Amino acid sequence: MRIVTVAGPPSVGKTSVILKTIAGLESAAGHVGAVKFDSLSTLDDALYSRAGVPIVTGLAGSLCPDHYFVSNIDDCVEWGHKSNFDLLIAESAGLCNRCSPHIHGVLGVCVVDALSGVHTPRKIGPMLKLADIVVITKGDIVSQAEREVFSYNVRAANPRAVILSFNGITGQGATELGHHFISAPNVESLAGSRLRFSMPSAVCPYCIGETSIGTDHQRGNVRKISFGGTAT
Ligand SMILES: Nc1nc2c(ncn2[C@@H]2O[C@H](COP(=O)(O)OP(=O)(O)OP(=O)(O)O)[C@@H](O)[C@H]2O)c(=O)[nH]1
Ligand SMILES: [Zn+2]
Ligand SMILES: [Zn+2]
Repeated sequence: MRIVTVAGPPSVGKTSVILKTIAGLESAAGHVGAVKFDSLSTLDDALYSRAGVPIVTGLAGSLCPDHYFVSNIDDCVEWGHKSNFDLLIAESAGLCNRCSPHIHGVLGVCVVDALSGVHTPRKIGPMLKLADIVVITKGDIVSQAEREVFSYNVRAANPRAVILSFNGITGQGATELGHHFISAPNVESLAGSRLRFSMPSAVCPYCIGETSIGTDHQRGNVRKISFGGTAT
């Protein structure tokens, strides 16, 4: 199963980008499932369901969303395998700018919108700096000059990334991103995989620098997603 982590600030267009990209891939995407991580609430499940994509939602609630993500992502991969997905997308919003959900060996995408101001790329930490692909949305509603400066600042923050302009409404950019999605590495399990960046200091093993994924590494303040009856 191929896995892609898609992260970015709230409302930048992550779901639009994902759904347009999947639609553009048609049968080449195979059986696709998604997990949405958010802090307090999300309406994304309705968007994914309407597009025929099985979706599980995880809300961090009172927990740090970054810790919640890393404590659950391997369970999501297991759910994906049980559901026979060919491609699993993990969309996360509400993570702090200090952190990053990207994992070594898993395609990591950061979505930012050109509307957010030209200095935003340098304010977003490893979520952008350590991504393999940075997708820039909403270029349709800023000037050519702003688009260019924004893109320049993304390049300065992450010189290694593929940078893609994407219109989340028309789907322009979907073909190229789709190519990256279906070329993403196949991942059997995340147990033993490592985050690209450590979580902040607090009270669970991840707070004190643990980067290994898997139940063996999870103690203390850990809460798990309920997958209900969504497996297909
Ligand atoms: N003009 C314009 N609007 C866009 C573009 N991409 C997305 N939008 C709009 O931005 C709004 C938010 O899009 P979503 O795809 O829900 O954003 P998101 O990042 O998934 O949001 P959360 O998951 O709630 O954080 C919607 O109204 C989209 O139609 C774009 O490229 N241009
Ligand atoms: Zn979304
Ligand atoms: Zn954080």
